[in-house]
Amino acid sequence: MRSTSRLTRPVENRNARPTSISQFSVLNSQFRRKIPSPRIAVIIPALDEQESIEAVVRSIDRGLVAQIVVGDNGSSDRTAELARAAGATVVVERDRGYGAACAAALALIDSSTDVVVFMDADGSDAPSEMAALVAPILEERADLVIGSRILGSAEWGAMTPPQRFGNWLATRLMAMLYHHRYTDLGPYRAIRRTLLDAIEMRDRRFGWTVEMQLRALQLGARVIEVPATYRRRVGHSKISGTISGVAKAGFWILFTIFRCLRRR
Ligand SMILES: Nc1nc2c(ncn2[C@@H]2O[C@H](COP(=O)(O)OP(=O)(O)O)[C@@H](O)[C@H]2O)c(=O)[nH]1
Ligand SMILES: [Mg+2]
Repeated sequence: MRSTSRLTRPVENRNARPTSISQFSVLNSQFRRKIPSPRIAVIIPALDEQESIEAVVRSIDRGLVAQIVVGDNGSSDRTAELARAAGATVVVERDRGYGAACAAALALIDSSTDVVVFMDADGSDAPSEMAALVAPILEERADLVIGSRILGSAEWGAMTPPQRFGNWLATRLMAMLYHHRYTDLGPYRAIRRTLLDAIEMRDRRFGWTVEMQLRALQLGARVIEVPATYRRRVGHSKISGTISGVAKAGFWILFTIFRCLRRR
């Protein structure tokens, strides 16, 4: 049986093939920089989430988090206005796509940010678990931490059958091609800023989460998963709850798994 402790141990760099020794060591020395008083920024991609966004932003512990940026993808409802009222910075990105919204928000984070947390706008991710998500980075045990809904738990109905199957298939394929078994592509995650910069994210659609996970492996970063609770969302699903959403997300995830092979 798979043990949690095995999965939460840092990964060896078995599959990392840095282009040169110097790239590898420079990156690693950056990743392992100690963080005396960490500055944490949260990025929330959102599309028409007026029913949840305000509560999500307000539930974030401002003692822990210095900045909250919502990447609004041209919502036609009051998402942007409510996010601002709750204390978030809002950037409107007209180019539709989860990755496009994350990238636009990323461009706005303060240059002194040490750790970036990504979370969804629909109330699925538990704000109380954010400290556990960033802890392995602050404790110098990891550079990327994925909140795994498989190691943790999903409320009844929070994950649709296509979502579970897609996760299983994608993580299997990633294990075959990249020799590391993730259990999940969970959107709730924390990443060291220097690693995120080194990754040079390109995806603008639903390959965003996969690209981050695979590029982290390729760069020899320490990745771990921690258990996450996945709650039933507020409002309507844009991705896993619709046939076109599932098809598009599935396509971009598979496309990204193969596209990343070329970036080794
Ligand atoms: N910016 C942006 N956010 C999106 C888009 N589609 C979904 N989202 C957001 O991404 C998160 C996940 O989407 P959701 O509909 O909950 O997908 P599901 O959890 O797979 O059902 C939510 O915060 C959405 O508001 C999009 O095209 N652009
Ligand atoms: Mg959701």
